[in-house]
Amino acid sequence: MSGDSRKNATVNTTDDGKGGALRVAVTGAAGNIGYALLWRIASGDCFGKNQPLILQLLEIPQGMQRLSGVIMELKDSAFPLIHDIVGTDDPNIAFKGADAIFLVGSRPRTKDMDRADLVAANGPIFVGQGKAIDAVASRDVRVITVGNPCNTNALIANANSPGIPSRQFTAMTRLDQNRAVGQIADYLGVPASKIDDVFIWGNHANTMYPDPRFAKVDGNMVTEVIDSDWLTSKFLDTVSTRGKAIIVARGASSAASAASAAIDHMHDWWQGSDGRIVSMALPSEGWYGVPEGLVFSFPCRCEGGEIEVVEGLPIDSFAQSKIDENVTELLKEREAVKELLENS
Ligand code: NAX
Repeated sequence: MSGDSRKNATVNTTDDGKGGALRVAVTGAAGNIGYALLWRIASGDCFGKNQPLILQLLEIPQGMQRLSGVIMELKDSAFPLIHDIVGTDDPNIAFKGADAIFLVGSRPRTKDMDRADLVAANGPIFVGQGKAIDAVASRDVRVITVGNPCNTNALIANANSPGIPSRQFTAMTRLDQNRAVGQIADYLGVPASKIDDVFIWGNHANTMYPDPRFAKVDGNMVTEVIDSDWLTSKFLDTVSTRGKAIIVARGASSAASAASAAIDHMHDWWQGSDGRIVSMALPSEGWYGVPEGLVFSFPCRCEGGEIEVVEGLPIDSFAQSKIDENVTELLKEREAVKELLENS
């Protein structure tokens, strides 16, 4: 919105700093994912059933009318946990004092766009939003980036928020993990709750590696009960191209499942993953040979609001080749946005 001379519009800024409430910011709040996400947050699925919340919702000026309708519906839902709702097109208002931020707003990829076009179209959004987070959010804020290309957008936001520790910036690969869980559960004819420890390496893109080598069904190794041909071909292809399959079938990109995955990601970060391995993309500290700073999905466990990368897992030659492929792709994306990283 920089360069926009009109005054920022703000809907219902009635917040009076009510004690005990968490401030949760959501960008792209009037979009498809926002519409599914806000109701899950408001009902307590993410931060707990007793945790009061103040929702701080960001849209672009053209989205403000739709946002006012979303806010009306949220109020009409009479959620007991919601203490206030702020709707604005100014990131400095949306992120003010924010404890948790869902960066969803950006342009979804259309048929005519390749990945480079998407990086170019959406990267600049995350410069402005990173700076605003740095200026006004809580120093303890936890940020999940959903808007694509989410790994590189998280990298840009992180680089533009030098006052916030890098570990507090993540990108979402939980949808890919949930898709992998769903495929294995379907194949075995068991509920998804029986499947543990399948996770994603790398980029939220077709190159990602859904790693089934440590996955368990009811405590038994999945690799002992599923044919390895299926795991290295059909499973991998289905998970990595699922987003496109949804668009073909539904005529629109994944929205409810993406919102659900964002809830899972932030829930586990906030409340712990209960010892389970979960997928989160975060700035590498050199884990598994991934260059420092690249926002890369690793196997993680969460406890006490912190993310720990699970280190020391054995990497076979296939896994290594997939990790290398993802590193190459993310380095290329980083190179394409290098001017946007220079503001830190
Ligand atoms: P929509 O187009 O329905 O909604 C996006 C909303 O963001 C719109 O209301 C738009 O006005 C708003 N917006 C655009 N620029 C903004 C800005 N600078 N500040 C605030 N708001 C802004 O898209 P939706 O289906 O909700 O998808 C949102 C993003 O999620 C897209 O980038 C999409 O590619 C990405 N996805 C990421 C996934 C993941 O696993 N990481 C999966 C689902 C989804 O594809």
